Amino acid sequence: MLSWPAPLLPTLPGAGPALRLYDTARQEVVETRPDRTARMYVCGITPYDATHLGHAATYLAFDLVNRVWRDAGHAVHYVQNVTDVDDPLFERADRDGEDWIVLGMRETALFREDMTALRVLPPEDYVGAVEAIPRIVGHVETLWDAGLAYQLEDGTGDVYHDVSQAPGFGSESGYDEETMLRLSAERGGDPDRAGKRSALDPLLWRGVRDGEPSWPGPRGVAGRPGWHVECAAIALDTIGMGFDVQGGGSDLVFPHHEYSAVHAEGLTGTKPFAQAYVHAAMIGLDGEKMSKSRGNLVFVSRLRGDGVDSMAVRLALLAGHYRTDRAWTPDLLAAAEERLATWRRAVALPIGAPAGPVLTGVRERLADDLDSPGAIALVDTWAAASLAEAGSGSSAPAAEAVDDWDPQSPTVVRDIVDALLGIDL
Ligand code: 5CA
Ligand code: ZN
Repeated sequence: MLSWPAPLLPTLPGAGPALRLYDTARQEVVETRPDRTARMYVCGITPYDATHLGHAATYLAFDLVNRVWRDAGHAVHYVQNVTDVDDPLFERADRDGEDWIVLGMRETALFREDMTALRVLPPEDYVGAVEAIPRIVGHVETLWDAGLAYQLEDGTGDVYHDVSQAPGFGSESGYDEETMLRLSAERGGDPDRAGKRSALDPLLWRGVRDGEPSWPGPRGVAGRPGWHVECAAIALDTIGMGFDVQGGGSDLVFPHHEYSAVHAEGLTGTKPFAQAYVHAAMIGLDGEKMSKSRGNLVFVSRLRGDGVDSMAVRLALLAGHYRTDRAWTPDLLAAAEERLATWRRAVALPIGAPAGPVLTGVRERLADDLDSPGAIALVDTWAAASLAEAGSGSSAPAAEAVDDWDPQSPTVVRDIVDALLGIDL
């Protein structure tokens, strides 16, 4: 699929430190250790509605990962999928009397515009489920041929993964069976379905049903792919096993990321699928998780349409830590607009407070499990000092040069804020 245009990324002097991130599987902050090219897979949208601020917050968190790695000297191979065939698309298209393909294409196009406006670095591979179907079918067949998958005998043609044969099952989420059964029922699984070998076995391939689209499938069974194998297959076919970060919102910890890992590990006979499983917390509105099914959404495109500066939206979402569940409020946006205006005033000054500590400090804060609030506080301090000095008429104290930069030129801080936080001042 077409990705979206990349924003300009200024190069900063020197290199930032190694990135540490909280890994859900190990339940601790760990140092990421990418090769020269870091590899990241982040679960993409299901395009039946516009991008809301919850989606945006999650993609912004992984955009920071991308930026911190690049600043540390790595190239980054970033992959994202689009779940462009799934029940929610059919339901919404039916409700609105439109074609589910047209709906998916339109919402994906809007998502690209939102990501561009928010200055999110684009994935190198942006892959739709539909375009990946031939390869997904091959992977399902491999599992089936290896005796790790089985077909139900109820005439539907549905194929499941036998997780009793998956030694790693449960190691991503760390959840006990009771929790898994509950979350599976809540999040699209079918633990009570008759004929499965185990209640927690996930669907790999859904046989064709009346009125649903279908494609030629494994062993000639027409149908469409299950959700988890979509991401396992797309990741394997682009960045392979053992990639550095598997990302998404915390609602994907189980079942989605558990099963993607189990599928891929079964397919390849190797471990791990990802070195670290990283999850962004949920953005809520009025005390509830922001979700399409609850309908309590604030859309990025609506804010843009209302003339809100996308950089204020970005700053508002980064003002909270990515692992803290938090609410979107009008006050949060107002505070970000004020902060943005202050920073813009400061970088427009002819001379500012020393930039060296801002560079070191912002790098250090972001490398520490993406402490964006800490990084923002450092820029606040710099902006306040620069504006105070300008107001008092006294000249700024002498500062040490950062490479060939003029350390008291506020444009240096403009580059730091741009490259590391993605905010265009
Ligand atoms: N297509 C699948 C992933 S393969 C999917 O979950 N799509 S989605 O459109 O429902 O969500 C897209 C991304 O946004 C996922 O990473 C999801 O975890 C995240 N997300 C959804 N709602 C929120 C929210 N309220 N706050 C933060 N992130 C959210
Ligand atoms: Zn996914």
